[in-house]
Amino acid sequence: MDALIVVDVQNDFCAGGALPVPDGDAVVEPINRLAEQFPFVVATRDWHPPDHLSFREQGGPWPVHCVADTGGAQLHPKLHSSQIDAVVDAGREPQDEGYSGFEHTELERLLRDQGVQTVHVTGLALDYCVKQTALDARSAGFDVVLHMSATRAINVNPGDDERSLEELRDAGVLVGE
Ligand code: VGL
Ligand code: ZN
Repeated sequence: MDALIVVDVQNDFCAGGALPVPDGDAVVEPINRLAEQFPFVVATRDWHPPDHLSFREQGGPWPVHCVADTGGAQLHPKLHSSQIDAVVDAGREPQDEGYSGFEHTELERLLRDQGVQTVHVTGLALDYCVKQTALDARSAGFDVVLHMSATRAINVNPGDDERSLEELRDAGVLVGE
């Protein structure tokens, strides 16, 4: 069966958040519509300790974001939470980068237990957690579909979105609308 993975649609990645993805809020409605069509929906959350290695204070590239249990780490309030069957938290250890929802989490086990063969990936951000989650899903042997209408990129460097898509296609990810 097919599962929908909703990557990191959290307040800190949306308008007014600590690390807003340009036009990030635009993924919410397409995701709510997609979620109606899937029997199993998993949301991942970026879920960091206050001293996470990716924060500038620790020498990392990012402002402090998605600190566990803060408002910024909560799922976007307009996501239809009743359609979400499981929530998986990544990047929970100070030294865990955790871009991928599969890194040191129960995500693969959850999907296998449901008999999932194909995962449909959506969410934020295309050039970081969405990309890494989709690549790890391929490595784990799942068929992977990326939904372009339901993802947005940060584009720290112009063209990161296009380069991400190329990498994903090369790995066998089907890039669809
Ligand atoms: C993400 C940057 C830092 C993401 C997470 O969810 O794509 N990006 N942490
Ligand atoms: Zn993060």
